[in-house]
Amino acid sequence: MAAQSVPQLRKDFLWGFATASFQIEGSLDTDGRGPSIWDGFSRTPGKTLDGGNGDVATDSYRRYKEDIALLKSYGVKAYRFSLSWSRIIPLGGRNDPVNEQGIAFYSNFIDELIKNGIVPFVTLYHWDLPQGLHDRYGGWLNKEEVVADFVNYSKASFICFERFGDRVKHWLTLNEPWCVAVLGYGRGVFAPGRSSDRNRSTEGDSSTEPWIVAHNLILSHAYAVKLYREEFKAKQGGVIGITLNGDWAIPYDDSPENVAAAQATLDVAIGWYADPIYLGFYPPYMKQMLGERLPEFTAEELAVVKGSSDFYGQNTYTTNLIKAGGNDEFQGNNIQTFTRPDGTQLGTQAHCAWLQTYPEGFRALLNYLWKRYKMPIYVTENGFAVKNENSLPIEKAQNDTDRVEYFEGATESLIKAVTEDGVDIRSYFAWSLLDNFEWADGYDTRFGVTYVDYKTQQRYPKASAKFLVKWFGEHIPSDKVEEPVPTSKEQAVEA
Ligand code: GBH
Repeated sequence: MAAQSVPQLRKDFLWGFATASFQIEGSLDTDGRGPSIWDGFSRTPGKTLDGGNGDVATDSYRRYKEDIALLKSYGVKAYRFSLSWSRIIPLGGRNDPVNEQGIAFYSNFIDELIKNGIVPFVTLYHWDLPQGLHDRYGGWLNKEEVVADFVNYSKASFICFERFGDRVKHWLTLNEPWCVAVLGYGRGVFAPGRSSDRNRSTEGDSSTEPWIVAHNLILSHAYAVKLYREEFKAKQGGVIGITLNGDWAIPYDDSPENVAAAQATLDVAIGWYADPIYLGFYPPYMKQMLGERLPEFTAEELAVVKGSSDFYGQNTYTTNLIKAGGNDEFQGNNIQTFTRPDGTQLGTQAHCAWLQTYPEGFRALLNYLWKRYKMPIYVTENGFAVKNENSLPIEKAQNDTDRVEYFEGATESLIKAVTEDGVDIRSYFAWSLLDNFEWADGYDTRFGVTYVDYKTQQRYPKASAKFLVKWFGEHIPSDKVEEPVPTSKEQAVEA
């Protein structure tokens, strides 16, 4: 029988799992950490579905060695995690003191990863703005202050991780700026919870603030990258970029207005950030939709923004069918649905309303990004929350069939995008290593490939973890030097 070769990813492909500081660390008052906007927000009654907050989370600040041992047991190449700004600079600002204990924590953490052969993939900002900056000047709303403070915080991070021997080669400035702007300052469902909806918030203006915040996020990212490139890149030899959220959009049917609506949805979900950063301008559709409310870049700013990412970073989870209509600007004044015209559903429903399985959409999105932005792609998050998993006994939850099917589809789309479509993809991080604090959902929604029993903090690998470990083991050429008499990988897999 002819040996059928298993299609392969790049030899240096980075696969692993992702997390974020506030979702896992806990120990919020430990070792000099200052509060973040999520501390108080998550403790405020009514802000999270189950009343959960970040006080303990998965206790990973204390259990970090255990987490890294788990990663090691999974055989990952890389781990994507975020730094807590207020651990490094408790009050957040450029004239505020740096906290050596916070730096020591992340320094030890990075050492432990490297000791275990795991590449650190570091996000500087995953939504936990220092409360000090929100109180002092309105946080992301204040361009003059926040851009300078984010650049200073980035610089502090580049310096400390250089000081300890040049260990971080992969940087992400911001995670999902769309979520920061829209969910934090538009819908008001995430910290700091500002919104025009006075049932939700006494302050905020959803018609202006998200566009301002987004503009300031883009500038903060761009100036941090400029700094890295000018002062650190030559010495450290790393790459730096941003990661966006965005899901594939399919026209509901082939009517011209729905075809146009699907593109407009992508323009607002992704192009809002990606177009200025990779192409040098806001999408024309956004200008048309927002008029004067869309801030403008000065020529000097634009020169810094355009080209400010060494790669294309993407978090993606699902696909939506798009119909023209409605007045939700955050969706480009379009309607999103999972229900096809014939009444069937696009895929398997997750625990969260916004998520269904649809792997073909992942492949289509990767192709779209590759053609439009022409940059190597790092997939930095992709994952699934099994419906009602939280109400199952542990052994049942570990048998997470719907999540396994989700990852089967995703990995098939990934390998086809690489080997059949020629898309240059450099990483895949599944969300998430652990069940953890799922923001406004609290602990009711579980995204982990590892079950966390929150009563004991015991970790239990789920079937999905085993699936991914096996799949990537088979699809990344091994580092080992070729042996003189090759033991055929093909045969091993076929047997
Ligand atoms: C990621 O966001 C986050 O980076 C991560 O921290 C999080 O735990 C993970 O996903 C799982 O949720 O109906 O208008 O409220 C995912 C991207 C974009 C998904 C916004 C939910 C809801 C839009 N998210 N979307 S809305």
